This record gives sequence, C-alpha cells and structure tokens, in this order.
Amino acid sequence: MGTEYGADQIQILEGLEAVRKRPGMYIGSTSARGLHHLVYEIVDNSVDEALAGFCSEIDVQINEDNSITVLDNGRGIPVDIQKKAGLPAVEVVFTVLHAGGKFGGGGYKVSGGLHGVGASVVNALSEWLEVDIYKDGKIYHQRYERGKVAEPLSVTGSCSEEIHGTRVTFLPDKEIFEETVYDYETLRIRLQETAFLTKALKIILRDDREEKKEKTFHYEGGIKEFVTYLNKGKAPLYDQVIYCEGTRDKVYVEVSMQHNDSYTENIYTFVNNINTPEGGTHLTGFRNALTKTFNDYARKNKLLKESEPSLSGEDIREGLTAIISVKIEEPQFEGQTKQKLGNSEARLAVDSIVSEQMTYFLEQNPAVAKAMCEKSILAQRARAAARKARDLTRRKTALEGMALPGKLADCSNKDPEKCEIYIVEGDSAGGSAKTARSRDTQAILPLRGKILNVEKARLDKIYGNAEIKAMITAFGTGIHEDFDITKLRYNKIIIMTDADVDGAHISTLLLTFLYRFMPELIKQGHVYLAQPPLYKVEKNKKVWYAYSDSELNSILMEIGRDNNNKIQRYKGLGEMDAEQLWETTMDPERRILLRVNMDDDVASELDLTFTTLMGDQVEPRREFIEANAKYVQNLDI
Ligand code: TSJ
Repeated sequence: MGTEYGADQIQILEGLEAVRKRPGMYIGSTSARGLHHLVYEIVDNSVDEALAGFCSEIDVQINEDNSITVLDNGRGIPVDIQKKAGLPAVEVVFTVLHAGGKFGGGGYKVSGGLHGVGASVVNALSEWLEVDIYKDGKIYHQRYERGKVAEPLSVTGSCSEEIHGTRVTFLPDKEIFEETVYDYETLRIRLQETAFLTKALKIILRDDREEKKEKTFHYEGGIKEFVTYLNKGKAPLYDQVIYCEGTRDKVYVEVSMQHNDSYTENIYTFVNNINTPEGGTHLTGFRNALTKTFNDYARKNKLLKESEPSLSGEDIREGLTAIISVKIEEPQFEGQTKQKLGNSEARLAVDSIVSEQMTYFLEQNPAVAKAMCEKSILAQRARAAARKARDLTRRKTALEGMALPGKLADCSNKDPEKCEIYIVEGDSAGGSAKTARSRDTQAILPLRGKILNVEKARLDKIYGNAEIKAMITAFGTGIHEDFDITKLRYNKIIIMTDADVDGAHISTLLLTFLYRFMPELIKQGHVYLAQPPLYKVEKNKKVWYAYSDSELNSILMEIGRDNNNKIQRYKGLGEMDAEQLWETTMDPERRILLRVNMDDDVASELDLTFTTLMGDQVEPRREFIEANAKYVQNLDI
C-alpha cells in the first residue's frame, strides 16, 4: 500500500467527508435513533450473508466503552484487489459510498430501500473501526479512524481453514452523535425481529457493560413463531398458526397468521427483512386473497346465506395477527418515505400463494374455518351498527356545524399552532384546571369516570362512548378514513392525570385510544403527558416542588431536614389549588411535559406494549411495568 493519493482515493475521501458533514442525509438523524441505526447497517451485511446461505450465526456485543462488535461465521469479506479501485475489496466496502454488497451479485439483499447505505457510512461516523476477516486459513486486519485508513490491510495471523467469518468493531464518533450510549432493549427488539424473519439464523446479543446481559434468538419456525410471540398476551381463537410459503415469478413469499379474540388488526409486512410500515403490493395481494378465499369458503359451506352480504376484508381481519414477508431481487420502494413496496409481481405472487394454500387449509380444518367465519360475521354486524352511529353524528355535525362538546372549556385563540388542550381526568381536577389555565391558548376537557378500553370493545361501542366522542369532536381531525391532521385544533394534546397507579392506568387507556384511532397525532409529536409534582416542601414561607423521590431527597439535603419543613405529599391533582396547579403543571414557562413518540421501526413491539398494558393477563403486565415505559421520552422543561 502506497501513501500517495490517486484521483480515486481523493474522491473516496470527499465522499466520506460528505457523510460527516451531513450525517442526517445518510442515517436519518444523529440522535439515539441514528446511533442504533449504525448497528443495523453492519448487522444487515451479515444477514445478507445468511440469506445467501453462508452464515448461520451472528454475535452482537455492546462493549464497556459503548463500542459495538458484530461477528458472523460467513465467508469473510473478500480481500482480493478490486481492479476498478485498485484496493482490497474490503477497503472498498468501508471507504466507498454505496459500495456495500455490489460485488458477488445475485440473491436477495437486505440492502435496499432506506437501509443498506452501507458499511462506509458507519465507518465515516465512527471514531475508529476495526475489521478482522477469517478466510482461507488467514486472519486479515484493518483499522480506520473517522473513515480514513489508519492501518493498511495486513495478515495478522493464521487459523484453521474451517474457521471463516467477519468481525467488525466500531466506536460511534462523539463529535457526530448527540447520544453515544447504546440501549440494550432497542437493539434487542430489532435483532429479535431479524431472527424471526430469518428462519434458523441464530443471533446472540450480549451486553458487557455494568449490568451484564445476554440473549439468544433462534427460531426454527421463523415468522410462525413471530405470530405466536405477538399473540402472547392475547387469547388465540384457535391453536394453529396458519403458514403459507412459496415462490412465484422469483418472489419468495412467506405468510403466517392467527386470529385472537381482540378487535384489532395487526399485520406487519417486510421486504427482504426490511419493515414496510406503509405496506404496498404484498399487503394488497394478501388482503385480496384472504377476502376472496374466505367468502368463497363461507358461501360454499353455507356459513353465509345467499341473502346475506359478503364479508368485507375488515370483517375478516378483525383480531388478526399476521406477518407477510417477501424476498425479491430488485425491490422498488414508493411513497413519500420510500416504505411502500411497488413491485406488481409481489402482489400476484402473494395473492396466488395465499389463495391456494388458504383454500386448502380451510378445507382441512373446518372447525377453525367455522370459528373464523363466526367472528367475521359478528364483526360485520358490529360494523354496520357503528356505521349507523357514525353517519348519525356526521349528519348532526353537518346540520349544526362543529358542535363542540359541552364539557369543553375552549381557548379563545383561533390559531391551532398556539393552542393546547388538557385532557383531565375527573370533574374536580377539571375545575381547578379551568381556573388555573391561560384562557387564551389552553383548553380544558374534563373526562368523567373510567375511560373505555378500546382494546376490549367493538367499534359500535367505541363510537357510542361519550368521552371518546367528546375527544374526537374537540380535536377536530375525525378518525380512520375521515382523519385529517390539517383540521387539528390544538398543537399540543396534553394528558393530565394523577401521579399514581390509577392515573398511569388512565393515561395508558387514553394513549391506547390515540394509538389505535389517531396514530398520526403521536407520530407527528402532538401528544404529551403532563407531570404533576409528587411533593411540596415548605420552609420559612418558601416553597419547593419535587417530581420524584430522589428530587425530594436532594431538596431536603439542600435546605436541611428539620421539623420546620412541612412536607406535603400530593395524592392527586385535586389536592392542588388552581394556583399550585398552574405553577407546577400548566405554566408553559415552568412545567415539565413528556412527549409521547412511537418508532415505526419497531411497530410490532409497540403493539405488544399496549396489549400487555391493557390486556387482562396479569403476569406480562407486571413484567412490563418493571421494564419501564419505552414509548415515553423526555422533551421540554
Ligand atoms: F460490510 C461490513 F463490514 F459491514 C460487514 C460485512 C460487517 C460484518 C460483521 C460482516 C460482513 C460480511 C460480509 N459478512 N459476510 C460477508 N460476505 C461477503 O462480503 C462476501 C463474501 C464472499 C463473497 C463471494 O462471492 O465469494 C461475496 C460476498 C459478498
């Protein structure tokens, strides 16, 4: 290796400089999300090797210094000199933008869509990166610093010819990332998902920091086991997980599904292991096949009378958990966020494979078929009743204009950008909030009694619920197919409940409703949780508020713990007078708000979170509360 820079070499450096200048363009953001993305970028290369049939195990390790090591037992990145660049192939992988996976050719690649920007991007954004390759009885090594070669590729030892693989260790650059501490759970969720999607691939995740952890994900049943996992906190309608598999037009299709006794549809779709939250042709193909196959079966077996209308797709999918996973050589991604599959051959492939195999399954399992049809017919009736109720409110709205709920104390400002609405549990707290608020920009909607659990109710009941109707009309956006975010009347929707277990439960019920019926409000960051204080400390006419036990302790340390402090513990919002409520919880200058966010990357896990919290199986719920609420993140103080 010479040290002189040729033209190619200079271009390479400029390429990686661009990545360091505008990292967001390549990995979305430099927040925690981008930090974790680096791991997926590297792991995806090993997954590609597994999909090509050469790798059966991937080890991912969080090291003590928050560097990450990924090791696989694949063929090892090629080290021979590439003619075009005049460099070892591995060096091209790490220093040329978008070079990842370009050699070798053929097969399905994880790299595509939003992912797969490649190892060079990770390299550019790392303080240092080291690679070891075990290949042909030799161990090769190279080191980079901030994307530049620090040590040329060299042979550092020998190994048995039987040993082969790649090990990459990198330390994310603190100059680039706002957050450089890895979260075990975030990696766990994503790696577990990858293992479900790649049958028989073993993934091990290790945490070598203070609290040592290790988990192995290995699913011989692949996406069949994924469905079982997702239905864990629910009651399945039948024992079997239905599984369809096949290849048509070079599209490899896998589908697994099982109904549970809930009313929500949970279908997750993937293309080459990449999540497609906006669906696309594979999802359309699945829906068509399911609707057609079911109606044909129900009619043929007289489960549906001739006089009765056909079951709609929605009816059939009520309570359905399903995974659709396709592998395709050249996926085309569409839509604003490039998260929607566009290939028409995927629709045809999924449709024909699911139609054929579902028809067979229903014929072979008449008891299951009957249970599904009965549930669909109930769903059909509930939907008709819900439609009636909704049409009625729609007509009312058209006649009376925007009839705002009577309980709403609206704000006077008409600019939604400046306005916020507090959803407050209980009339007495609602009363204090109405007195305390800043009338111009803060609206108060008090809710009475228990909030309906939308996980446990059919649509007709949900639309008939007074509290839910009040929220829908107050927000102004409508729901489902009527949803229009441009009609949102408040920039912030703030849930304010007591700082105790009951309050947390009510918050969760409200969040569940928003997540199921208006997810866009959460995605676009309009939903917040207010944080009322737990304690008030008074001494010599001075007042302090504490929002946690540890904060109380540090206040007491500061002012001295003596009999003259009157410590008051707030059991609920109702114990605060309007002035206290204003200064602790509602004053935009002093309050703490938590912004609720959701991560599309791990939608399947998010659903599990809500089911776990809202379901009636006690054990998983306790597990979750102990593990902490992941979907809530601190925002402004
Ligand atoms: F690229 C990378 F650095 F991010 C990376 C790549 C990181 C890790 C942990 C593993 C890998 C990787 C690459 N594992 N296995 C491979 N395989 C190849 O690059 C490879 C090997 C042989 C051939 C061949 O045609 O002989 C082709 C390829 C693509």
